[in-house]
Amino acid sequence: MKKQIMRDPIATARTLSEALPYLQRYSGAVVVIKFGGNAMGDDEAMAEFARDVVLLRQVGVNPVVVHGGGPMINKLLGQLGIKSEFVRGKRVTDKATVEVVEMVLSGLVNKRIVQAINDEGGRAVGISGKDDDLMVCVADDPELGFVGKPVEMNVEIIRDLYRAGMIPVIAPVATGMEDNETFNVNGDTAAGAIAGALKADRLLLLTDVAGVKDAQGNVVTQLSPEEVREMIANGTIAGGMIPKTETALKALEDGVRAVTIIDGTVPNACLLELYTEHGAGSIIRS
Ligand code: X2W
Repeated sequence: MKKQIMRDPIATARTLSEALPYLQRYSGAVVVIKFGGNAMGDDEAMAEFARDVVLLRQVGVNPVVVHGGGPMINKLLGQLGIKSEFVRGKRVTDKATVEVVEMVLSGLVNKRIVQAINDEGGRAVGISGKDDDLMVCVADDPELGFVGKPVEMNVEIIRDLYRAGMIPVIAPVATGMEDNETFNVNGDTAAGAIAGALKADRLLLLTDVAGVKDAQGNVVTQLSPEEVREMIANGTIAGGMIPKTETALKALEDGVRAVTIIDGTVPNACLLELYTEHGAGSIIRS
């Protein structure tokens, strides 16, 4: 029944018409999309994500994709027999691990997304935090090895790319301040730093959970930074949601207008969030 309604040409035209105020609102906006490894599905889901990104570009948005790829890194590390562990949501990264991280993120994952976007008619260009010194890092914590904390952002390359009609696709791998070190940066951290430096209109964090949940397990659709801080302090926000919400708070402080945490495995998640009254996930803003 639902499918029939969706295919009804009158309903389709109506949907487009209802999107007009949103299309106007986001025309010219910079929207940073963090595409987490857990949100990446099979080839069809990847194509669907790519189609949404190309559609955003088509209607005048400047989408900037920052991706993760944790599960893909785990897979190759496993095949190579390299053990890996996480401390406070970040991968302990020695020299051998950082090489695998760079191969997987800048190579396999980055190019898979670039190819998917280009297949849908977009002009994606894949780079990492190393290109044009986009993201320069220092060690985040000695216990974590080559895990980077961004300290200097040079986002001009991103502006150059979107002004030229291209869609930047960025792997969270970065250069160090000295000695040509390579750093592994948490994907959320990288997306937040990039969105902050661009003073983006929106940061969308695509993951595989529906959003921030309250003590009863219901998704909270709207949150202020104060409410988020309170929920972290009283333990309602826990586990993997802590780095995500902390990234959101930092991005807002840096001048991003709003941050949304959404389930990227839901079809057309980005469009649902930006172009419908329904919205999706949890939006955090002052
Ligand atoms: C992450 C980078 C990839 C990532 C890692 O090594 O897994 C750190 O933990 P998701 O798919 O977004 O989790 N880096 C320091 O963030 O991937």
